[in-house]
Amino acid sequence: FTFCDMDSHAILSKLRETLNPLGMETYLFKVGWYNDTVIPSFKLPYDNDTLCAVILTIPSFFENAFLPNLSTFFSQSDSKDPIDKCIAHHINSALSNLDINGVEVMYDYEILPNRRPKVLVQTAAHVSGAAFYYQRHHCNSKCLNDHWDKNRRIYGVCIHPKYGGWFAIRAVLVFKDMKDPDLQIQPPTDCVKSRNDRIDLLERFNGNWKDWTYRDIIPVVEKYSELQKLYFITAPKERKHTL
Ligand code: B12
Repeated sequence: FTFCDMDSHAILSKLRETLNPLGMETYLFKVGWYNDTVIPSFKLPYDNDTLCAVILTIPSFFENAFLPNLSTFFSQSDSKDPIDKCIAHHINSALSNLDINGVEVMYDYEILPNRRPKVLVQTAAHVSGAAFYYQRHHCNSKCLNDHWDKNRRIYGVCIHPKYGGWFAIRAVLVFKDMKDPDLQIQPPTDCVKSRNDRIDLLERFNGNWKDWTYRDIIPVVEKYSELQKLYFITAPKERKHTL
């Protein structure tokens, strides 16, 4: 038993206090909400009431967290991606402010030896209420069945109510010693309501993701700056020359 005088509300406020100004958003969920949706091989090995958080980066992350410290994140001493280093740095420092032990941090790019992703961050974003995860089955209705050929693989995409597709889902934190039976589920905002718009969204995300128009499926309050777009469309090796 680990003594901890923080409740989930205090954890959320502390994380938001540190991360929001950097362009990083935090939402809470419980292991059970995630595990209830995924197949057994993706389930997280913790009790249902275990507290988790999902961390997003929104458009201002690039200007607020990344650009001011470029020299740190572009150091030659390792081959890690500078954006990934920046995110890990800020998550770790936010956690060190919390003074809680036993936090597992899982990043979106982490792959297990069986080649499966460690955590499905889109499902986490949906169950935490951060961003609705539109999947193929959301395009069915009572009388209109599956829109696509049954052999075609259609990947799903999360849409944020304020930033549309202009964000990324970067990490899931598991607070192994924190249980909160009282945490209430917050449904995500369903911002792409019609069947046609959902089909359009998934067509764009699957067929034309390189044109990035899927990100504008709804009106947004802020998008990536021209510099940020240029940075991300450039091949990783060349990116430092864009800055
Ligand atoms: C592997 C991967 C790819 C692969 C395969 C894609 C795939 N979805 O399988 C490839 C290389 C093709 C790819 C491409 C892209 N990707 Co990608 N990719 C991933 C990664 C690492 C894992 C996805 C995965 O393997 N899922 C496994 C499958 C089985 O999961 P699933 O289909 O969601 O199924 C689960 C759910 O359906 C759930 N479930 C069942 N019922 C229900 C019901 C509800 C209500 C809910 C919520 C869940 C749920 O259970 C299932 C599992 O049992 C994720 C990051 C991550 N760690 O999650 C990024 C991620 C999905 N990719 C992303 C992006 C942006 C892209 C690209 C645009 C390229 C880019 N990075 O810019 C392209 C676009 C896709 C395309 N047209 O090719 C983003 C999507 C962001 C968003 N807004 O949703 C992610 C989340 C990365 C991130 N950091 O933000 N990607």
